[in-house]
Amino acid sequence: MKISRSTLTAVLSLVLCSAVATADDARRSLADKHAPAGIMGDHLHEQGEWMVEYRYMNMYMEDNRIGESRLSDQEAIGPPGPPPGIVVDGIRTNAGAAPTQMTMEMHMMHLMYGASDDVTLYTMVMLPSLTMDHIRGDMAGPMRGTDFTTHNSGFGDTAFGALIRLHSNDCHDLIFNLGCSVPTGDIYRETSIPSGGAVSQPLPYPMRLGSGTFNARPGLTYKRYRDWWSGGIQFQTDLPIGKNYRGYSVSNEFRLNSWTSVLLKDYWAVSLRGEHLWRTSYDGADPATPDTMIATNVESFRGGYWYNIGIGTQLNLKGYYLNAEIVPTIAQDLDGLQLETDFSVIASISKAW
Ligand SMILES: [Cu+2]
Repeated sequence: MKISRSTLTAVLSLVLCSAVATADDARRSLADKHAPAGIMGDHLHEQGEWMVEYRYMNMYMEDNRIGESRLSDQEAIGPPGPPPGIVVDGIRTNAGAAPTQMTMEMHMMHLMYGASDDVTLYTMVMLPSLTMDHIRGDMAGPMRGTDFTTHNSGFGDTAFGALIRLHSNDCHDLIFNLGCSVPTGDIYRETSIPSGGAVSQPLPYPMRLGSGTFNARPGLTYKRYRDWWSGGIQFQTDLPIGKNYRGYSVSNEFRLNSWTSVLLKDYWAVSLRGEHLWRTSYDGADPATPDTMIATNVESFRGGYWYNIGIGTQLNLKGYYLNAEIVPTIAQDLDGLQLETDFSVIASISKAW
C-alpha cells in the first residue's frame, strides 16, 4: 500500500495534535504566542509583518564562589599579606581587589520582519550598563578592606540573523536560528578608581561591553501548542570566532531551555522555564590584565555551569504584548573564583503590525 506524504502528515497531526481544536493561526495569536521573556528566536512572523520590541534585563550577582562554595569578602582578598591575595587553582589573584557585587543591566531594541512566511529576519541592538563593587586587597596597603565601585556603559555587540521554519503543522513549530553578532561593543576602557587616581588600568573582562569578535549564534527551537497550554525546547549557542584585537576570545556559551506556558485567559498566560547554561573559559589573554590584580582578570575563571528557573507571565492586550520573568539561579558550579549569580529580571513590551 502506498501512503502519500500529505496523508501521513494529516494522520500524524491528528495523533499528535488531537487536543488542538482551534485553527493554527488563531491558536498562535493568544497570550502564549511568544516563549517566556528570557527566550529569543522562538517565533516567526508572517510575510510583511514587522515587530518591534523593547527588552530590559538586570542580573544581580553578589558574593564570591570557588566551585560551589561561597566565600566571605574578607576571604576573597585572602589573609593579610605577604604574599598578597589568595591562590585558587594554582593562580595567585585578588591582591589588588576582589569584586563583591555586580549588576549587569541591559537595554535591548529588537526588530523582526517576516521576509516570507518561512523566514523572519531580526536585529537586536544592546546597551549594557555594568556596575561592580569591590573591596581593596593587600596591594592597597592601609586602604585594605575599603570599597570602591566601577561602572561602564554604552553600545554592546549587535545581534542579527534569520529564523528559518524547518517544519510546522497545526500544533508544532521547528525553527532554526541562523544568528550572529558583530563586535560593536567597546572592549578596552581604563579606570583610575581602584588606585585613587594615581594609576589607570583597563577594566577587567566582565566589565567590558562586547566580545570584540564576530560570534556565530546558531540555535534550534521546537514549540508545541495544545488547547490550553504550550511548551518548547530550545538549544541556543553563542560562539566567538577567532580572537579579538586584544588577543583573547570570550566564552563559548550553550543554553538548553525548556518551558511550559498555561493560558489562564486568551489574553493572559503564566510560564515556567528551566535553563541549563554552560560557559567555557576565555581563550588567549589581554596582556594588560594581570591575574594577580583581581580574579576578574583571570581568563580561566570565566567558565562554569548554571541552572536557572524562570517564573513568568505574558499579557496580550490591545495589540501590545507584555512578557516578564523573574529568574533565580538555583545551582551553579563556577570555574576558579567568580561572583555568583543570584537572580535576573527580564521584561519586554512588543508590538507587531
Ligand atoms: Cu517577533
